Amino acid sequence: QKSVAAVPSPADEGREEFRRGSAVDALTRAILDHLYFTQARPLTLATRNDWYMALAYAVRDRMLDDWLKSLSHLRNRELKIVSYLSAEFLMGPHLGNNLVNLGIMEPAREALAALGQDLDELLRQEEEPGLGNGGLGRLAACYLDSLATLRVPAIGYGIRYEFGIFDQEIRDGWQAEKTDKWLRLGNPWEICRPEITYEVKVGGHTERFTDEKGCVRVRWVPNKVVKGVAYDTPVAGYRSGVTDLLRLWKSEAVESFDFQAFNVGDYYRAVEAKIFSETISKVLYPNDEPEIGKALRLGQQYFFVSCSLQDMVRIHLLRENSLDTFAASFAVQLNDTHPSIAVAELMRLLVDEHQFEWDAAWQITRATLAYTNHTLLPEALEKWPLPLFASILPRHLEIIYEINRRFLDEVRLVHQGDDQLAARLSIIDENGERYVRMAHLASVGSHAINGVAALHTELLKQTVLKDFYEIHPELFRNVTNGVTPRRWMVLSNPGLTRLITERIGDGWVTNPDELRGLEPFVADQTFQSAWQKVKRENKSVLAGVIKARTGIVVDPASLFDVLVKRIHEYKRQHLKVLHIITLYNRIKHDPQADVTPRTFIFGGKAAPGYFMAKLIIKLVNSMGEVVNSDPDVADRLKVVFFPDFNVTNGQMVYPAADLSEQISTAGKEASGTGNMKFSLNGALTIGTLDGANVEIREEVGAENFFLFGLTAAEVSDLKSGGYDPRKWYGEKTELREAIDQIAGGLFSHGDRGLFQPLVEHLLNRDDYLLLADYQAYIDCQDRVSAAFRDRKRWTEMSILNVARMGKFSSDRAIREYCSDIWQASPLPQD
Ligand code: GPQ
Repeated sequence: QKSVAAVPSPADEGREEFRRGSAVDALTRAILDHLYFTQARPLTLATRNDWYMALAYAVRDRMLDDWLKSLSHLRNRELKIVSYLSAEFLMGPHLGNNLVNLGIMEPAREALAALGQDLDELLRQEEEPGLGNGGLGRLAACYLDSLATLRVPAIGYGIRYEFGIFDQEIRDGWQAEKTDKWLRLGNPWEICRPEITYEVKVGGHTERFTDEKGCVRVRWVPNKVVKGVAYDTPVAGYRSGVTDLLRLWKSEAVESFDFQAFNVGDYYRAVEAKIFSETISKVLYPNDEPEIGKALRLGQQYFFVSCSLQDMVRIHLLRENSLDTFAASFAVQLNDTHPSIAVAELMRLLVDEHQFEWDAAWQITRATLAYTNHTLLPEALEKWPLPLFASILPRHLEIIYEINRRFLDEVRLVHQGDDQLAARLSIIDENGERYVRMAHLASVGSHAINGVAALHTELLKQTVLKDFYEIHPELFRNVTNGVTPRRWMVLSNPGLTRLITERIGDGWVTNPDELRGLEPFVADQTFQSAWQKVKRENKSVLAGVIKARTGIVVDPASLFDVLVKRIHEYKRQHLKVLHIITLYNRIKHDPQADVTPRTFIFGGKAAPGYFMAKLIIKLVNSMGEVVNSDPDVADRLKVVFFPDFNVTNGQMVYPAADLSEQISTAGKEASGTGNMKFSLNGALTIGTLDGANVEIREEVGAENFFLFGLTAAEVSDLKSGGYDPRKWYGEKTELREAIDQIAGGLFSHGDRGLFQPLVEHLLNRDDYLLLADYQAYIDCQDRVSAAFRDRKRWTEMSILNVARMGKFSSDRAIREYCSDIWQASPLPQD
């Protein structure tokens, strides 16, 4: 820290003066100021976290001008605001992304160097806000980046979970969950707004009364009231001059409500009410997809939706004096059904609180809301048991009954005589135990319904929402997902970013169709070597991290074969295991066998209550131990389970991959977005015709994509014909050998019981058709191995993948939402 003396002290200079100085000097000054005034630390005692915090505050300060400008646009009635309602925002670490988007990465590096600090170390200091499970939450984050980059006024509304997705540790090969205390060291990116709060009612009953005009109205008498407090995080666009807003709600106790209990001396009841209030935003539910009827989860959904809609109403009333034009102020997108209670809540606000007539309120509600579906898995479609729903949201249930009555009357009128149709479309599931079907509520209350990839949207229309599609085809759209090239390329793959930019300039960062400009260099020797060098360096970096975290030594020259995503049977991590065992057996049968050296990298979390997913993690690790330590393998195969896969780790993994595994059973993965991140970073894909794989293959060309497996139609034919996995088991020798070894205890120190549930499932049910797809997968992997040996050809394919990925930028997706669904426009350049 010798160079510190060269920096003028905070007292010497006025603000104006350092503004005029260079960006580096100003940053240096600002960091020192924050260390002193915000962290209250003398230089000699500053910890790494102090430095990180000081830098973060200095960066946040630089976002304020644009942010305050954007906040003032909220009052401009000419501007429609996109309101993205999502129970999850998986933002990833903010610092690096903000440095990229503000264009001050290098000045920050220099400023820190002058202070004797290393920027990369401080970047690693940030604990990422893990406020999401996987793809759905990460998509919301990419979309905020694109909205701000495209200068569209937008607010992301969600929940400020005190504990995000658990941290994963691997102990004895098993997943262990640890609470994610991400707020422990403070969060410099958020600003608490104690004056922006709303009350949210819970439980109780409803009453009818006659108002002063003689109209019969409904009053909701809750048995609890909680308060939501706004926490704001700025989201800077990429050099766009616009900073949008992420507004997350924290639940707190309402003083007045507590005081009532205090006054009658019921201290403990008051404390209980406080605990309940604070519980609502306490923890993110770690289930990715399969739903469970947890009251607290419904409470969370209603809590954040109610706060958000009340906030929009307040903002709208700053612009206009009537809510008639609400839909001109806000386009509200429902990120899956988690926020779909918004349909009933907006109706309640308009009808009960703002005295609207039903029809007028309904027209506004539908004009405002739109719904994105993210899954076809029937077990993942949210439905709430009626008694549970009634006990938490009695008024909303009445409103839903009325919405449903009117909707079904219309259906019966148009489709006379088809009683089954009405039962199938009903918001209330009446087959046995009664449920509220949230996807039906969202569909009825929205003016647009979209899937997240072309195939997914088609299947939605044919299956889950078939009846809705038949009565209202005009509501359906496809918007294929996208990812932001800022985080997933510029920030995470600086080497490739530099190489590409040297050749074609940097326009591709906001206009990735310009990546096509790389095609002329595909066969260029120098370019190819530079390309290979970047990949090799990224692999070396990852190899170092793998060594540090798992102790496993991997060879950066081997093929990095990567499968990272949530662990789920439909994603078929265990199909990958069967492939590895097959290669292992080939070596065992012939130790001299010519196998392409590979490093298999797995990563992903399993829902803590999902037994089979956790067993798959154990299997990967157990199998890996055997393979990694077998002298016959002689390091040609290495299996790694990279613990705690999250955004931060993803930023190291995607750029280092040679092969991207996208092997879900066709028809099960709605889109996938990891598939896009890999390909954008020059990995080749081995995949099924599922989700967005279909479109990726179309874009990059069939010859640059390793396709295998049954199609969605073949899957459903096979299943309806009575699928028998044992037939495949009987016919395929290598497959049988692998399964027998798992069952026989080869990977469990002789314990035949450990993996039995998995084996039984595969042999007796095999819901995800691993056995049917096995041979095609193995054959395709053999083609991959051969292709990897032709380095020149592989490099060409890699370059072409990157060059043709433009479509999968989240900017393209957001433009489609803006024009097809939201009718929202960018702010004019100022
Ligand atoms: N997805 Cl319904 C989630 O991550 N969580 C969910 O609860 C649901 C869907 C994913 C989906 O599985 C992926 O195929 C998509 O790419 C992703 O949403 C974003 O659309």
